Amino acid sequence: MGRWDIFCAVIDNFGDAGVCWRLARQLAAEHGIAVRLWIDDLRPLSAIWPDIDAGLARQSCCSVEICKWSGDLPAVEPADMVIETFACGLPAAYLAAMAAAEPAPRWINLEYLSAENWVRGCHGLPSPHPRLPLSLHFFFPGFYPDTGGLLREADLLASRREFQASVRQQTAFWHELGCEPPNGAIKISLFAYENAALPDLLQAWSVCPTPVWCALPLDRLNASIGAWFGAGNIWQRGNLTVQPLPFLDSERYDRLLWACDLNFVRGEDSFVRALWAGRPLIWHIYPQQDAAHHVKLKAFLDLYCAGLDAENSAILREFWQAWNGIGQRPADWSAWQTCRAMLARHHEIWLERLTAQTDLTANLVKFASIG
Ligand code: TRH
Repeated sequence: MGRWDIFCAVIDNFGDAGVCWRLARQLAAEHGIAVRLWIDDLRPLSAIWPDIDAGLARQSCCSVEICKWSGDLPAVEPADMVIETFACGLPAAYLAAMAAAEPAPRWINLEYLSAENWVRGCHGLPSPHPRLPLSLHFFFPGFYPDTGGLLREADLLASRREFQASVRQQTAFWHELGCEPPNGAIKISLFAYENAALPDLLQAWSVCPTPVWCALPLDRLNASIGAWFGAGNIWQRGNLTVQPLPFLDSERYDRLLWACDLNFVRGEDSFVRALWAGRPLIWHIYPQQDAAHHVKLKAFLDLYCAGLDAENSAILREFWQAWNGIGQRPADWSAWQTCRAMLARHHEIWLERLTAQTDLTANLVKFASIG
């Protein structure tokens, strides 16, 4: 399979690093590929994977060579397969070296995830470089078999099922985190961008007839949640308890998603992990200019609600839209509660179709081998 280079520019948050690191690890672990990850900011990477030292210019971890990408690169030999992620642009000298290589490397731009239909027509299309004898191919992750698919490790679903079937593993996990969700409570994980719908939701949880236990990995919402509760370290009001957690490493975060009854996720990578967790989810999509994300959200909801009856579908759509600041209605927790069990069943059935699709990394490897 030769050598692969992945280029990652961190725009903000954790998602760019999260996607690139997951892909790099899987290429090395499951396909035996020699991978170099060039990344311009190692801090989000070391938050996700604490064995990685954010201060090192070069290091090896999980059989991946991680290199700090700063400015133009020193003279390096280009790999056989070059993955530019999220149109981050390649260093000019590296591009020139690619053009001089014989044969020229395969060059792919790994795009953002979208459920929009046009993605299916654009996946795999070439784009010749305007000056150099190189061709870039667009590689779109997606939810259809004619797209690039989704990142999913080979053992992910089996590990998740084993964990969800084992009270022992779940109890050990909560102990590891130093917490103990009360029996009978709805367990919720919360990861989102700042969100105007949050205070009303916290209020609804506090008066929910069933206790709500909300796990909150340390991030942007801590300040607003702390303000909602007022002074003090214990975040408890009425039937709601919020359990602050540290920002978890990637493997623990997966287990948190598997252990909860409902997961609030955001961006791209946590969203995909929550899908694979097999539990209902609520997605805070990454906000874009000109409300482009509204179209993306609708495309996913259309796909996700297929097969769901009209009444439950309306409740789900309204909740997701309200959580994303779309429309006038507040996120209606009591309506959500009424269809929780139905949505959990729907999610499991819906996921079967996705599970049957080839994962993104295997699709990339196949793509690379077609000369
Ligand atoms: O952090 P995000 O918002 O990331 C991004 C960026 O905004 C990026 O610019 C944009 O391109 C992309 O979204 C769509 O959300 P995301 O994608 O879910 O990434 C979060 C990562 O952090 C994911 O890999 C899961 C991981 N994570 C942990 O490892 N531990 C944790 O405790 C939590 C809460 C998340």
